[in-house]
Amino acid sequence: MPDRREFLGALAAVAPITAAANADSTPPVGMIPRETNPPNLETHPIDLRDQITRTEVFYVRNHFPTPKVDLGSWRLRVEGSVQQPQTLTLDDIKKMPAVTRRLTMECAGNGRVFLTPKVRGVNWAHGAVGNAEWKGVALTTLLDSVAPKADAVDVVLEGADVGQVIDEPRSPGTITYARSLPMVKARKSEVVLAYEMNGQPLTPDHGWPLRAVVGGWYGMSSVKWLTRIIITTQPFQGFWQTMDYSEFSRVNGVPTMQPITTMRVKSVILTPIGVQPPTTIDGVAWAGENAVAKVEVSTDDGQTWKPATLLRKPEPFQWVHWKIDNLQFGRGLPRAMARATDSAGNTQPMQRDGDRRTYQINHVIPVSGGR
Ligand SMILES: Nc1nc2c(c(=O)[nH]1)N[C@H]1C(S)=C(S)[C@@H](COP(=O)(O)O)O[C@H]1N2
Ligand SMILES: [Mo]
Repeated sequence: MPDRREFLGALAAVAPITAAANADSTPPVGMIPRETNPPNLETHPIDLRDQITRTEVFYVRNHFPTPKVDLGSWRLRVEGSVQQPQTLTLDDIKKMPAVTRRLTMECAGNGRVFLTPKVRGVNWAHGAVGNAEWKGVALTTLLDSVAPKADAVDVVLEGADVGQVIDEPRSPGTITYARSLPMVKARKSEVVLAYEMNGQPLTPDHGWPLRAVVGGWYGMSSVKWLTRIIITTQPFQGFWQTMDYSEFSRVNGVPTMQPITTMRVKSVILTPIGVQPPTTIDGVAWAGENAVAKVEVSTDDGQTWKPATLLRKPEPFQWVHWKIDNLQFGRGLPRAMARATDSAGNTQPMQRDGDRRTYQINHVIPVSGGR
């Protein structure tokens, strides 16, 4: 098994680890700091091998500083087009029927460092993804308790964090972080308002005391530090699903801005490909609301593909690890590629699709050795 230093070496070859911007803030041990203020921390590839990602090394994606929440005065307000608006304490929420779900979460910008030409945004390699066990109340249970009216369309989730976006497109002054789900998704059992992560109360950086976890969707929907839920009668048009975290989809051929939603099928190679290429490589794959159907590996630039073995029964919402033995590389620089196909028949594309802007980076990315 390659050790952590080899992994770091392999990673540095493709993704230079930038020095911390603040000399006085020490990044947590074992994580790769991409930005330090606010913290944006990437999980090391070696930690992506665990079925459940340890909370201490689970990636952190913050747009604004982690808010300081006082549990005594913290409330969750549920309002809008509902018959019974409510203001709830954490104890009220813990009294509701609890659910526990294992859900994989990937940042929509994961893999951005591999885009050419370079683009703006946090320069993640492959580690803005993790799988955790979340305990909380299903959003649908909470919605039942407020009785949405017949005209309800969207469920807006708002966090306690505030700040200004100063890069273009700028925010209109100070804003919160808010994202919406259409009612159909909000009612699905894979949408959890979680107060526990991996059997412990949430940590501050992961959204304590309460966060959403939206199974199958990119991480931007899983709003942390929840303080307000608003049921709207129109599709929500907030900053984080129009100016940011949006993509072009073709409507009658016309590129039309749409909020980013489901995670696309993707696989990552976790074995470093050195000068002496390995004969066995392993990795992980996930497919959002679908299950992974297969993973294939090519060592000849995509001319031929060999099936990898999935190491557990694949299921929707949760990643699956894979392994392939007896690999042969040709002469020259060893290069490996992995591509996954999901249960709906979607296969990772070989080429980047520009309509995805700087998000949803799921095209096949070769891993080369020999450096
Ligand atoms: N309130 C709030 N929620 C948020 C964010 C944020 O900046 N503020 N970032 C989102 C994004 S882009 C991602 S990928 C996930 C990351 O969750 P994590 O930091 O627990 O990994 O949180 C989402 N929820
Ligand atoms: Mo994200």
